Amino acid sequence: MPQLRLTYFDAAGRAEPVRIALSVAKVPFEDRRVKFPEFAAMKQGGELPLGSLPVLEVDGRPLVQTAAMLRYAAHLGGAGLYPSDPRAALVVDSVIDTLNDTVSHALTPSLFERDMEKKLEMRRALLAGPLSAALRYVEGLLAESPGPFLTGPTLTIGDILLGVTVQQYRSGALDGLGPEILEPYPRLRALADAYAAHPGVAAYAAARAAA
Ligand SMILES: N[C@@H](CCC(=O)N[C@@H](CS)C(=O)NCC(=O)O)C(=O)O
Repeated sequence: MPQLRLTYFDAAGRAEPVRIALSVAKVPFEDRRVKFPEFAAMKQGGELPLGSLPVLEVDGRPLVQTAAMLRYAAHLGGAGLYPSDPRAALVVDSVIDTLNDTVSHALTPSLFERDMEKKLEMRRALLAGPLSAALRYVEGLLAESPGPFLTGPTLTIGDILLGVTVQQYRSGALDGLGPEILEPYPRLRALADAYAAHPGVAAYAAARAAA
């Protein structure tokens, strides 16, 4: 097994699905959490290939892009987190890319907005446009799955990303994007419940709560 070190801020953010995928897949890794000054020094020192986090060092070689890390975690582990069936893999990848576009990239500007009214306006526009389209798309895919997950009874990296995303809305951590936005999506809510109850995910949550 390669030596893995995942570096990110001490927050869920983009690294959390990767941490959970590695944990569920029972792949040992160092969960390195840095504060902003340390990140700035790493960036300044040219340690970050694209100047951003997360970075996954594989036997010392820094690599970037969370979607690639998720697939890598799935390939390393034996937990079936990435489907071998090409069409099922397409569904999983499609959801991952959709969430990266809408939930991560489109949300980012509002995270840095300090004026609360402007922040809420940005999030209303996000919800009315790309976010609702993305959630409707996922709900439609779930309607075609035997459930409770995207491709059936087996948890995949796409479900982990969805589970983390839903937990973020349910936690109320994002002003203007609370649990009420999930109301029209019963299948997505059921997926998130099944995700939270998954033994590997529950074990990760318990270990974090005890840390
Ligand atoms: N496409 C990259 C995006 C990475 C990214 O934007 N990271 C943010 C944190 S979530 C970052 O490091 N921002 C600080 C900066 O770019 O200076 C991925 O999926 O990993």
